[in-house]
Amino acid sequence: MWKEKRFGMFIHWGIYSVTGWHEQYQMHAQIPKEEYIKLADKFKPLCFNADEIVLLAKEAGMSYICFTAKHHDGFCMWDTKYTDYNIMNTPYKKDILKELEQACRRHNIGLSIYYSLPDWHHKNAYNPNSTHQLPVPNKGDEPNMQLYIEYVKNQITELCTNYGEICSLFWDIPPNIYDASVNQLVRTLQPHILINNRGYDEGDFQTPEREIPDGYSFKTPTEACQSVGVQSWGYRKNESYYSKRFLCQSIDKIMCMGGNYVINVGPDFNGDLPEQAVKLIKGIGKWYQSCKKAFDALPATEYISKNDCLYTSDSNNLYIHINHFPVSDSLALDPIDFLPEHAIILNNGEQAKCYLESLPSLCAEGKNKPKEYLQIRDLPIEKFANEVIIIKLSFSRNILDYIKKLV
Ligand code: FHN
Repeated sequence: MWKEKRFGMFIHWGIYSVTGWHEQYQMHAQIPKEEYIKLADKFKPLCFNADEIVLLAKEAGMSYICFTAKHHDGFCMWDTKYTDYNIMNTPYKKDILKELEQACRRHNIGLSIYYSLPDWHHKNAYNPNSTHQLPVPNKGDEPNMQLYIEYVKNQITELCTNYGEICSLFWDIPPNIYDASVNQLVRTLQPHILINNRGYDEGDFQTPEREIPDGYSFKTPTEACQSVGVQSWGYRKNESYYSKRFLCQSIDKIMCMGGNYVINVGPDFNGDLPEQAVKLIKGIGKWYQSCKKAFDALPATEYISKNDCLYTSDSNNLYIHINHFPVSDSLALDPIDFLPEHAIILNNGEQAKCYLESLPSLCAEGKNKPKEYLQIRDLPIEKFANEVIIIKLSFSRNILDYIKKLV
């Protein structure tokens, strides 16, 4: 899965969407459990169209969808037999995870599952050694990690048995309890699954969230996650949305480091995606689809960190990612001192204008005759101000080997 599925859609959805405040409304607003569960009686998202959401992801170049089967509130968005606190006991009465899974299969999109270990409903789940817990256990709770892990194992068995092939499992909030038997169970049920590092053992991949780690390339498998919303992962009525440029820069940086990226949207209580979320996914998707070959190439910034750009490379191709806000419409690419065979601006497929020129900025005073190096000019920096410009240079030789010999 890892390299074929670089880019995915995260979907945070649950009864918290009825409030339109945040997916952690119950805890932040300190809503008593007996009050909060009444949201389930109002949950009837008749506008939910699984095919529409899956096709939005597919058209954006995404190859999998990660769905919150259960978030911290403990409400289950699938037909589970281990608690009545689930989607079948709402006015909607249908298994949303099954609807989403079937749409994923119809459109050849992978299905990943998110499962929260904090559970503000289950009486044994309170875990003082972890985070994202209620301030105090609910009245009548009996915190007991072994009993709760049994519940988790039973539910994860349902999720790994009844919904076809699951490409990855996103445990959320490390419990700070080591128990290798949980992921062993998952792997016996789903032999090809990849599991993140937020569960009961180290898992298969790390999960930087909203932040961009330092460095030029990830040394271990990595899936970064971010939401289109600044404040919330679940639906928020008055959400502030990130700019397209910010999200393109974030995706570009992570992928230039060799990481995967999953970007989150939150359907509202009707099952619709907010207009601004759809607009962002479509805009980012158009950019990603035109530039994605640059992300299949390998990280190269550690070999050629010029112009504050990021670089990826495969054999004779060098991809230049103008990830920062461009300071000018040209790029000096010393030490390259010959022209590429082809130069394409991936954002629009047009030719990039390349020249061999001597640059005063590269001449030590009177010490050496000006040497000509590769220069790219007249880049359309205004036209693509709200995305990352990526240029593909194709040479007659392995450009990275050439550069490595020079530095
Ligand atoms: O608390 C959750 C949050 O609501 C959201 O689900 C993110 C997504 O990775 N995980 C936790 C915060 O790290």
